[in-house]
Amino acid sequence: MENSDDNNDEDETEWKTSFTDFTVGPNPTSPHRVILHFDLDCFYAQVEMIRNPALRNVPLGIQQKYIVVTCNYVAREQGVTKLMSVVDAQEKCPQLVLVKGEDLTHYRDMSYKVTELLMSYCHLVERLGFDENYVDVTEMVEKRLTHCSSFEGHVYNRSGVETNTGDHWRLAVGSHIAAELRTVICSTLGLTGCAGVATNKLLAKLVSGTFKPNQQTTLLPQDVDHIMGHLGSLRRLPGVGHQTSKRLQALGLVTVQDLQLFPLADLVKEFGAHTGQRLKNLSLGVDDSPVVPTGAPQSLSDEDSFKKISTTREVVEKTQDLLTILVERMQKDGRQPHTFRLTLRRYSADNKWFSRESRQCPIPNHIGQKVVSGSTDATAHLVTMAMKLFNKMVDGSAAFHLTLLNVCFTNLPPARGTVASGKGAITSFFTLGSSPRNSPIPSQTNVPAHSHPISLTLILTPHLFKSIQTLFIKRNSLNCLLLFKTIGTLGTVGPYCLIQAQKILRRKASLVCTERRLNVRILHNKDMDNNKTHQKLISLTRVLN
Ligand code: DCP
Ligand code: MG
Ligand code: MG
Repeated sequence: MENSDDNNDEDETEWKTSFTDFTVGPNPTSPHRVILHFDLDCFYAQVEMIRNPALRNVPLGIQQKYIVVTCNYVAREQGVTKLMSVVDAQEKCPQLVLVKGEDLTHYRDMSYKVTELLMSYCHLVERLGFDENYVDVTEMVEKRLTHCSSFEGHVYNRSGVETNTGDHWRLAVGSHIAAELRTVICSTLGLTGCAGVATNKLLAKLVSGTFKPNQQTTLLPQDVDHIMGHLGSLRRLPGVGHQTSKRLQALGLVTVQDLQLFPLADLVKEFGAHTGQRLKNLSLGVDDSPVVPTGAPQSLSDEDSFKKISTTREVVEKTQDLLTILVERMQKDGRQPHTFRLTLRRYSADNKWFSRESRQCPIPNHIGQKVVSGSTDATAHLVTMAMKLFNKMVDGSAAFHLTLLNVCFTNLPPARGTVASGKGAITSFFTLGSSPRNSPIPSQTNVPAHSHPISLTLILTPHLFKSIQTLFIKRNSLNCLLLFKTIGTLGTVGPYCLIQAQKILRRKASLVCTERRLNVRILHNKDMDNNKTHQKLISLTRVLN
């Protein structure tokens, strides 16, 4: 649905890497890359089924306004589809159970957990929307000593007996890694999903949904022409949105094949050299873009769409509602925002979706501090700022018709919990971003000052990583205290060990170890008050931070 889609886009497209030390992936033009694409099954519906298992075996739709944004596979068998109107869905399936899905908190939380889990296996993970991740496993593949003789899951356009891996052993190993990661996601978080395995991001995404749900597909290089030739509409190409496809249509291009055959020179004339070439490449299945590890978001926003707002009072009310929630999220994030942006969309019969206008202004330091400290009057100050921006765009004394409002904090400093480079740390965001609101993580509200969550980040040298990696393998059990003792002496802890530890600690701590960093965040836990462990952790954090 428009509302949630916009929400996703807004935050997610701004998830860019802001640090350099993680970006050195394999050469993106190498034909030997192995890229995985993961897409969770009926994502919002799965989250609701985890929250309420009674919904598992009934046809379930997730409703936003008057649209069923997604539905579980039981409902799909009965003819309900994604983005169907509620009326049509109920007509198709009168037993359909509808759950409201306008509050994205649970979906966002679960989404970060998936990315975080993948990151604990491989540092090259890039988020795409709420339920998709790319993982560049080229190096992991090279490190595995065994050349697989068969593929895990399906191989696109090849059926029946085992496909001989031949020259494609890397993709075969990739398919095994994809299967393992899907298993980990399922056993740790209870979520199923599909995966695509290919030599670039575009192809991995295109192939991943070939068999649904809960399956995976590998694309061999010799089948690239087949998959590209069978896509049909240009809109199937990731990166070709509404506007671009309209411009392509004006050139007489409707299908991917049309674009393949269209002269590059004419594309360049219309779109410029860079975009022209990019479009041509996309149509041919060529994509050199690297998997860019996801950093902390550079902005946080919230928005709502509606049929009509046409009075200043309504604008104030809506802005206030949005800001109340956004300020809460910003406070949990812990960073002080320095810029505030207001975006609106006026009603326009001919260009319904894309006519957004924005204005932004700096946030005075004392107001920024109120946001972070959770001061109750932060929202009031921000509403005043928002209305000043609003008046720059709209003449409130004349008639107006708005269909969307978006509030956004940008210009955020690097994520908290980082050391050394001071650039954004991935994991501190994820754990900080986990909202206690309705989340299984113990609530952080009403936490006494002395027992706030603790987080720390350690930069691991390759040598240190290697030595802890060898040591951890020997261990198969450990407890909380031992874990932190070992972190303290930096001797005997590694990624798998950490995952085990996380299981033992359940929801009390979040741990992520990559080859470069170890992030630990200990959430508040009742048992920790007056507990020696807690005191030890605090002193340890002081030493290590
Ligand atoms: N979503 C939304 N509005 C849209 C598209 C998606 O709110 N216009 C939300 C609901 C979905 C989630 O994003 O659960 C992920 O989108 P997908 O397209 O991946 O759909 P699902 O994961 O629900 O189903 P599938 O099993 O087909 O991937
Ligand atoms: Mg999905
Ligand atoms: Mg998806």
